[in-house]
Amino acid sequence: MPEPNIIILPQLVERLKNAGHVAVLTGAGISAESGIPTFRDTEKGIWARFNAEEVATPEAFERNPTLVWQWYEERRKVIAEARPNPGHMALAHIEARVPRFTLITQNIDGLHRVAGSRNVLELHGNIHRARCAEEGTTVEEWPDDGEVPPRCARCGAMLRPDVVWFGEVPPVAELNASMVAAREADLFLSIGTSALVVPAASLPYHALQHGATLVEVNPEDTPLTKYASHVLQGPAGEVLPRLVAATWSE
Ligand code: BV8
Repeated sequence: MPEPNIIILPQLVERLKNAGHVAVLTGAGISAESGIPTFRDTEKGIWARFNAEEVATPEAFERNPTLVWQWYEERRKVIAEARPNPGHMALAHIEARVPRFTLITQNIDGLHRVAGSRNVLELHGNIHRARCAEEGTTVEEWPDDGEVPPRCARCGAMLRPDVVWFGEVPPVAELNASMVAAREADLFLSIGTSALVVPAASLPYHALQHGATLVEVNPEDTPLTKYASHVLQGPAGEVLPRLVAATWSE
């Protein structure tokens, strides 16, 4: 990972201080400092043992529901130990100080809400919920009776994680609200995402097309980097608190 190069220009501080609507897209990178492996860091990343594009699919669940459920159980255990890091906290701080704030996350770990963020759009669902594979009803608890995957208490069908798999359409309400936020934001922050998975990755471009200023927070370059007016090259847990301190240095 390249050396951090965190330059917060006065123009960015002004944009943030005077922003009417800040929209943010986060990916696995913002939870990295909470101890949750990203998809891309292959040594310990969750792609290491499985290629998520093979396991996080309806076909994989159809083929081997037990393996898929167990993979999510493994991730739930890691997430249960995780706490929001200063990057998550800084976003809740910004939300409290700007007129309109929309946080669009690809993460399913729920850490933004734990950090106090309120207007959170979970584009890819939430690992703490499960859904009846037949009826589509969602549950926050399920039997731990040895059945893997557990069964729906109402109809007996298998439960599946309430997340969006590859090949599945993200929830329409969250997707529409994300598109509106991207269109209406005057400042769009892309944080901790490789900006590869659509439709989430199309949101920063949508914001640019509608005149937003794009900021990227990532230790590495991504396909988005060349379009960003401000590239804050470093870990979100370090960059975001510095951005907040520079803007609202009370
Ligand atoms: C859809 C939930 C139709 C489950 C996830 C071929 C070409 C183009 C597209 C496709 C194609 N084939 C198929 C597609 C479509 C596909 C897609 O985009 N595939 C990709 C692989 C090309 N998309 C879909 O299938 C989507 N559905 O398209 O439906 C449709 C669309 C619109 C309208 C109608 C119909 C559904 C995709 C959702 C899949 N589910 N997650 C689960 O988690 O198990 S995706 C999952 O992977 C994440 O949610 C996230 O979206 C993605 C991983 O990306 P990141 O979050 O960015 O994480 P990553 O590890 O990649 O990067 C981490 C970044 O953080 C790095 O840049 C790193 O440098 C940085 N970082 C590291 N440390 C830090 C840091 N940054 C800051 N601080 C740090 N400390």
